[in-house]
Amino acid sequence: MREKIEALLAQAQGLKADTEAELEALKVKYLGRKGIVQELFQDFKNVPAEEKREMGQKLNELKDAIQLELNRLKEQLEGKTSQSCTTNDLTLPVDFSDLGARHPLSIVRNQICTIFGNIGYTVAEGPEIEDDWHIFTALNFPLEHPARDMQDTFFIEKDPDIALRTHTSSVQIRTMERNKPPIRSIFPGRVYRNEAISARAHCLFHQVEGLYIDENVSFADLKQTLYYFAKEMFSSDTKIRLRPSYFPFTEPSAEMDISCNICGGKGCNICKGSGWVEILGCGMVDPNVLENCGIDSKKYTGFAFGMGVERITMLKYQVNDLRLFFENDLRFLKQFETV
Ligand code: 2U9
Repeated sequence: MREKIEALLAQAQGLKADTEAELEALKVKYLGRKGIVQELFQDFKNVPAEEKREMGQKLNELKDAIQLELNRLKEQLEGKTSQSCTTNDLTLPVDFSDLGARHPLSIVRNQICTIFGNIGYTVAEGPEIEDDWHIFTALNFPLEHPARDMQDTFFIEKDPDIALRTHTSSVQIRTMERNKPPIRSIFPGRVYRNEAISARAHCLFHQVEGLYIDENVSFADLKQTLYYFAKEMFSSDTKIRLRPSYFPFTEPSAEMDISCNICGGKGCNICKGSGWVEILGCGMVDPNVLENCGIDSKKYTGFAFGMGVERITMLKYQVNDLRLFFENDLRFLKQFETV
C-alpha cells in the first residue's frame, strides 16, 4: 500500500484538466465513491496492525493532496473562462455616439482668451495657493481690509501668511515683478472665497483679469478695449456704461454695465427693469501697486479689469443658478457645444 500511495501522490502533482468535464472526470476517478482513494480506504482493513497508524496518516495526506490539486485546477479553469468573457472584440468599430461636451465655463473662458488674444494679449497663469504679499499687500490692501479676514478668505492652517487666492490679481503681481513694460496679458483661473453656497455665490469660482501697462496708457484706452470686448462677447449692438467705484488696487476705478442682452435695453427680469447688467470691474492701476512691483509709476501707466466667468456665462446662456456649473449633471452640461 505504501508504494501505491507514493505513486499516487506523485501522479497528483501533474494532474491536468482543460475543461469542466475533464475536471469532473478526475474528481470521480480519484475521490468518487468507487474511486482510487476510496478503494485504498477499503484495503485499509488488510493493513497489519503495527502499520495502521502510519498508513492511515498517509492515506489522509493523499486524499488532501488530490483535493488541493483539484481545487487548483478548478480555479485555473474559472480564471480562463472569466478572462475569455471580458476579452473585447478589437475588430468592432468604435462607438462615437456618447461624446462629452465642453463645460460652459471652459467655453466662455476660451472665448474671452480668444477675444483678447486677437488684440495682442498673452495668457498667463499662476499658483492658487499664494502668500499675503501677492494676494493683498502688493495690491494696496490696507491691513484692516475685510478681505484679509478669516471670514472672507481661506487661510492655510497654522500659517496666516498663506491662503487660497481670492482673485487672479496675484498672477498680475508676479508678471509685473518678472517683466518690464509693455505688459499686455490676461489671467484666467480659479479663485476661492469663504462664501456660503447659493444660487448666486460659491466658495470657488473662475475669473479672467486683464492688465495693460505701457507709456501713456489712458482711461480712454481702457474704455475702448472693454467696449470692443463687450461687442465681441455678446453682440455688435451691445452698449456699455461705466459707473465710478472703488478698489484698493485701481484709481480711478469703475464698474462696467452692458445693455441687457436679453431685452436689448428695454427692461426685463434679468436686468430688473433697468436695461443694464453689470459684467466687470476695472480701473487705472494704482501707482503704489506699480511701485510695489518695481515699475516706475512716473514713466508707466496701465489699466486693469476683472470679471467672473460664471457671471458672463450666466448672462450669455441665461443660466439662473450658479450651482449648476459645479454639479456635473450631464443633462445640463450636454446642452452646450460638443467636443
Ligand atoms: C493688478 C492691478 C489691478 C483687477 C480688477 C476688478 C476691478 C474687479 C471683480 C469682478 C467680479 C472680481 O470676479 S469678481 O468678483 N474684479 O472688479 N478687478 S480692477 O485689477 C487689478 C489687478 C491686478 C496688479
